[in-house]
Amino acid sequence: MTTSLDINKIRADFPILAELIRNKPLVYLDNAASCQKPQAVIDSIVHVYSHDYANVHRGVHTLSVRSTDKFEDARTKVKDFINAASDKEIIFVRGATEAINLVAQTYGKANISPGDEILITAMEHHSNIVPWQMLCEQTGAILKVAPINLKGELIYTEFEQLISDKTRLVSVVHMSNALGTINPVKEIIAAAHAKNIPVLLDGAQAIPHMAVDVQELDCDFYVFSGHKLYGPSGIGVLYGKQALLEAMPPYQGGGDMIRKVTFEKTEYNTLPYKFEAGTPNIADVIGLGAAIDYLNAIGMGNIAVYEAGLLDYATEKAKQIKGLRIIGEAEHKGAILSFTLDKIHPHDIGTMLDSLGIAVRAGHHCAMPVMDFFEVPATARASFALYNTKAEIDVLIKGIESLIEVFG
Ligand code: C6P
Repeated sequence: MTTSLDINKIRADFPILAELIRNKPLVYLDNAASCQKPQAVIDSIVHVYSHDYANVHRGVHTLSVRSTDKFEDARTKVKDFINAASDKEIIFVRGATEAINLVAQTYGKANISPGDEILITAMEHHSNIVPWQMLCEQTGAILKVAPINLKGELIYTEFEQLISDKTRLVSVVHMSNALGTINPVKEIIAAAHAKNIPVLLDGAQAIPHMAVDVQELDCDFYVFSGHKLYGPSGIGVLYGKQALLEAMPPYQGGGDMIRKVTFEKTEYNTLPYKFEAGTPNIADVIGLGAAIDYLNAIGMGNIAVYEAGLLDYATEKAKQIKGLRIIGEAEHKGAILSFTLDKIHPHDIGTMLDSLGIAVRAGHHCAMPVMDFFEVPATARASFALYNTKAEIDVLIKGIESLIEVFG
């Protein structure tokens, strides 16, 4: 597949891609962990601190007004990017992890009782396992896990059977970080909604790779992190349907989330501020807005097509390497290639590739149950972004072949 992406121009937008690593041109294939930032994002952060910075929602002075306007503009950009119905549905948090913890500790505590069930899948990141385990410990609820097959796909029929009269929440990854699997989220949501069960989608990996429309999906919550979307780290988004967010108790108490405080009683602020206690991450919210502008100019549809071409190319080449096992071969898959090599530990793969200037992640990818399922201690993972090229994949493949020669 081809697209109209001007890849040389795009690469020039990312200053770090010009770095030499161990005297070799950087081949950055660790985008699922965190991707690199275009100059426009870097500039927006420098600009806000240089010209517009003050605390938000608090001052009448010019800088506070400027800073507040830019901060709230970024909220609208996020709202439009995922097609939420209102700015009130966009809550700024630290990242996907905090967003899931927020839902567990507010929606979860208010709605989940002993014996109730929370349904997840066997391919979740720890961020979509541990907060629910903590909630189960606190409430006496039970965590149910829908199984996956050897291709790394959800076994949908078993998932459906696990939706019971006791299920109070379904929380599922949109695209798996360890396998690349893209889940049939529309079907999952329809099946859960047929029993009036809300659905949270962990969009940490999906959001940089495809257009996401939360109204079309009809998910109840959608979470993601800015740093995987070409934006800054330390900022992320919880989307929630307004009616659900209105009914939820606040997460943390403090400044900005209140309307009136006396020692007897506190009245909470309206959405979205009810969930945003304390001074927020002002500059990084604005940086996230700049990342969204950048991506909109390229088009998420174009990015999806381009990256599908990269994944097909990499998969084809990887399959020709003897002793290479791809972990995660789902029919519907995003731009992630997890693999192991016979007789070479993934950590050695990571270290050896680094000596060639190639950055991949080696480890359990915060998805230990996935590693257990495939009976591997870890995998090496090459994850692609809009600025990667087939020439870089060739470098990766040559690198893998050369380390097989040395170690194999
Ligand atoms: N996965 C990876 O290398 P935070 O850390 O809050 O920004 O994102 C957590 C998270 C949640 N869900 C999924 C599917 C994820 O992939 C991640 C982060 C990184 O795969 C770091 S472990």
